[in-house]
Amino acid sequence: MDKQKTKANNQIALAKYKELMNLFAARSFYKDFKEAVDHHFEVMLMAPMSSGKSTLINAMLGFELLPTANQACTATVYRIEDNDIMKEYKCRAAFGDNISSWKVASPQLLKEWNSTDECNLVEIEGNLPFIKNTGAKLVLYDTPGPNYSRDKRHSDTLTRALTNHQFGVIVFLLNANNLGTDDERIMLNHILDIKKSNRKFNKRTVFVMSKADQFDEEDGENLKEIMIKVKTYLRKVGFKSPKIIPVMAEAALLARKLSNNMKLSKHEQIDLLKYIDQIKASPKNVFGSTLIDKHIMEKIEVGIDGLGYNVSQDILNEKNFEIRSNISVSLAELNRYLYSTGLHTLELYFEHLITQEALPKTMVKISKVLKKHNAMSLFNWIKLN
Ligand SMILES: Nc1nc2c(ncn2[C@@H]2O[C@H](COP(=O)(O)OP(=O)(O)OP(=O)(O)O)[C@@H](O)[C@H]2O)c(=O)[nH]1
Ligand SMILES: [Mg+2]
Repeated sequence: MDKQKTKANNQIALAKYKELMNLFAARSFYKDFKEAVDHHFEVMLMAPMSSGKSTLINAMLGFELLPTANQACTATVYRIEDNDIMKEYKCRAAFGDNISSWKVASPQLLKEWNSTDECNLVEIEGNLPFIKNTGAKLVLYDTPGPNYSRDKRHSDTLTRALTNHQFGVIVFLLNANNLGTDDERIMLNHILDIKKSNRKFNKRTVFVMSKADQFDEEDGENLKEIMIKVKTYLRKVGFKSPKIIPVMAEAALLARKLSNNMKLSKHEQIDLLKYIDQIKASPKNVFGSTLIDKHIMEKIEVGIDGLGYNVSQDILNEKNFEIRSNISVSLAELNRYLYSTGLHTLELYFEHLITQEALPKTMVKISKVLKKHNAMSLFNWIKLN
């Protein structure tokens, strides 16, 4: 009897397997399915010029791909698509209606395009190594920091960018060096105005306090107190419950360059040692001042206490990186510094938003495709067995 039952079950399984293979062999199903899983979670970085937008993206990449400068720098919109399996970075540029072919991305090529007046969009695809795309690909937009009060064209460009795309969130950078400027206020009001005038616009705004290293506890500047004041200010402007993540992006970029075995210039060596001293004096200063949900913070705290990146502690302690002659740090120490910079907090926050907001939408799209191709019963059977 049991033998007969097993035989019958095996036959059903074989039939279902054939059904599944036929489904994937059908081009229309394959195309629809591919489209459904090719979902993006778009993040637009906004801030007045020189707030550290491009440096923040470079820190996520682990090296300086995008041009940065201590003056108006980014001259075009950059679209960076995270692709977890790519080993290299490729890029192409739009010059009016003409789009270049894909090329290997290099800082030199991007700098060249950035200085060309006609270039209005640069697209980059490659792996943001510290962000996992669960259910949707992260797409970052780096925008030129407009000098709002003087040039209306910039504000028009941003309005177009904000309303034309399906952005997941806006990340607004508050420059610790230059808080509460007119330009910053105008840009914040601009976001609120678009929200009010466009019912479909439901993107949330997340705030990053960039250049958090600029607050020195020794000079009596307490980051926690400043963050509370900034929160009150943002509430007054019109953002109800602002989430604010302080980040030391330049420190994170230098630490990642070192861990990628890249050579640091003399200036960079000095800067990194300065940042490390600052972090050692108060390792949880940035982390402890972060204003986001408690349960996400608890997840991140595991890393800051030394268990980060799921790598064996022995390996981490053994591997050493020389900052300059006679001064080395272990990979374990470097990882701890990275957590202390707040950059990984932001990366984990992105992962959290992708899973919370983009993944459910992707699953709805997939179930629509399954229904369209009458495959729901097949997938239910697979689930039950
Ligand atoms: N101290 C400190 N300086 C930083 C940090 N991040 C960026 N900077 C500096 O700030 C300046 C501007 O940085 P960018 O990344 O070019 O700023 P941006 O917002 O992209 O500027 P635009 O492209 O002109 O809008 C550069 O000189 C950076 O080195 C940081 O975390 N700490
Ligand atoms: Mg820039």
